[in-house]
Amino acid sequence: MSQPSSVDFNELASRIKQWGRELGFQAIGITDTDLQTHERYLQRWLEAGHHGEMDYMARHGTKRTRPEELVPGTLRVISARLDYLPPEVETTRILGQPQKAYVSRYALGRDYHKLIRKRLDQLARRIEQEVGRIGYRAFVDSAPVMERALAQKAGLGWFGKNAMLLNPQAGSLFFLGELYTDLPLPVDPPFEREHCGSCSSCQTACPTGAIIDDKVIDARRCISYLTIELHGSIPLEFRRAMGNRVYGCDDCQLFCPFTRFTRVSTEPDFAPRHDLDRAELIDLFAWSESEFLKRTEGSPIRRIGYPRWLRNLAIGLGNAPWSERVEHALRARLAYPSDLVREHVRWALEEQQRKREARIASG
Ligand code: B12
Ligand code: SF4
Ligand code: SF4
Repeated sequence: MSQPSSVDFNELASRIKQWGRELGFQAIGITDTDLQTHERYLQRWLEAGHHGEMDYMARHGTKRTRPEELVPGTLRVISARLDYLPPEVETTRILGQPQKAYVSRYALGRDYHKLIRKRLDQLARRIEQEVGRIGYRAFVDSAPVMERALAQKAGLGWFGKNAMLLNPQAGSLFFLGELYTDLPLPVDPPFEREHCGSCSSCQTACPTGAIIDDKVIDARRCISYLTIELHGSIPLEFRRAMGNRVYGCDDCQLFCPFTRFTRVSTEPDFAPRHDLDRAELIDLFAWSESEFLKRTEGSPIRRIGYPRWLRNLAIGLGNAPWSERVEHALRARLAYPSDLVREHVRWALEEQQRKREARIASG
């Protein structure tokens, strides 16, 4: 689209940042579409097979790393940050209570995709009120877009050793979203300084050794992938290490020193529903399929479906301290009509029985 020649793009860029903040984003940056270095990093990652079953990561050829191939005419990317940690939500304390379920803190409330896309569309419409029709598309998460690389280039933060985009004043518990646009806006300086220094807490904290190098995650080892993306059986080697993490994993962020700078979010959409921030594993495992569907309506958790929800919870229960109640709850699912669920339930029962015998043996 053509804009009136009288537009002052410097002025427009500052106003876009102001409107972004008014819409609830914590930061907005602008960058160009050159992702050459990241194209190489991505290629290396795919060739090594680190994406596992996530075929969509390889499916789009160079569209992911060349924004103008995905949306012809794109000149600039407006990158936006939205913090998500709800107030008064416990994190590491829940990880330390093995009878409770740990659900990633981004997934406690309503799905963020719709919320962020809506805000980005509002931002685009606000720009159009000022300059007339523009070419744009809004993205969040699921599209073939290099969100962290674009955010780093747009000045929003640096790549931590855990591959997260971090900001020294806000940690990393935030989402990213983008507007691809044909507006010739001035670009922001990239975030050059890496603040990790000699720290390697994330690598030490990762329960499954998924951070195989600085900034490189082997998704096949990552609990987030195992609990959300993987469709089949969770490899035995990771089950004990998963502990009570039943949907996603936050460890490489929770043990990062910058997480203390997290700014809590008061977005009502992100507030925990159904006590998901503190629920007992056994109570979630007792949900029927219709309860699961009802209680996860509008939540990102729904995406994995009921059998995988039970699969993940069975692992958590296998890792819980022995109790009659847990054994009983697991036995009740032994005939569940899914091989996947039954296999994980059998594994969990063996773990429980092993702990019971160890208890008896130790008097
Ligand atoms: C695929 C994916 C996953 C996969 C794979 C993870 C991964 N690291 O790629 C799985 C399912 C495991 C996953 C997990 C999580 N994800 Co995810 N995921 C994505 C997705 C869809 C694509 C990421 C991607 O491009 N991966 C490809 C690899 C190659 O990229 P990368 O890991 O970012 O690696 C970059 C660096 O390694 C860098 N690099 C490599 N070497 C070097 C060297 C130098 C010098 C430099 C500067 C850079 C550099 O270049 C690479 C390419 O840019 C994005 C959304 C999107 N469309 O971008 C969300 C996204 C990255 N995920 C997000 C989140 C929140 C998570 C989880 C925290 C969720 C959870 N709590 O369970 C975990 C965190 C795991 C982790 N430590 O990365 C957020 C991250 C926000 C942030 N602050 O960074 C995103 C941006 C979604 C969003 N819109 O908010 N995710
Ligand atoms: S999300 Fe969990 S499993 Fe994945 S890299 Fe981070 S700490 Fe490791
Ligand atoms: S834990 Fe340490 S090394 Fe890892 S991302 Fe945070 S600061 Fe960087």
